[in-house]
Amino acid sequence: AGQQGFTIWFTGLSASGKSTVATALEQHLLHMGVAAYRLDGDNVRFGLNKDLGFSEKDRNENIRRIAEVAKLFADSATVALTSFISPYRADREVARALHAGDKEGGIPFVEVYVEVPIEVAEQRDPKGLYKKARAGEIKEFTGISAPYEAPEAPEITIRTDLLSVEECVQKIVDYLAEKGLV
Ligand code: GGZ
Repeated sequence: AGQQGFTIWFTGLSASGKSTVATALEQHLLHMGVAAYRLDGDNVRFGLNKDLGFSEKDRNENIRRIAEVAKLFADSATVALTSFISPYRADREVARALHAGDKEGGIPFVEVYVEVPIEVAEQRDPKGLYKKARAGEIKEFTGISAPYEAPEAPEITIRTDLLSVEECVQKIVDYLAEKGLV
């Protein structure tokens, strides 16, 4: 049997390091010969989901569509790495439930909580968005004026302020190997 498709679902604040770790992990998997594809704001929010903004309803729909797309990648034996804030616990549970299906043996779903204190994310502020949110120029900004509901039982938690990118990738790869996924 060849590679089984599955989903690695990153969640965390803006500037937590989701995309950095997902990009490095994607490279690592590709070098191992595992087909992997990253879904993030750049290739989803400007295309498939360009009709959606950042209200709670729109974020719900953003995550629902992304979960459906990730499932399609799994069908094609590709590992989907999704890199979205996905701030609502209920939305992440919807994504997980879609993968589980209604029978035994659904598509594996690995939730990775990219954890950093908000102070660290705000200090990083690579795009100046926290500054704009503090100034009221961006409404409903996650962590400032919109909620982030931290995962209660993620498969993996990584602290990007305490570990290097390589160490974060290794922690995820070790988990995948232990579960027989790669
Ligand atoms: C949070 C926002 C917002 C608001 C624009 N709140 O750091 P970034 O820029 O590159 O990543 C953030 C991205 C969040 O989109 P997601 O699709 O991941 O969000 S969600 O899962 O909640 O649907 C940020 C930018 O878009 N951005 N406005 N109000 N982040």
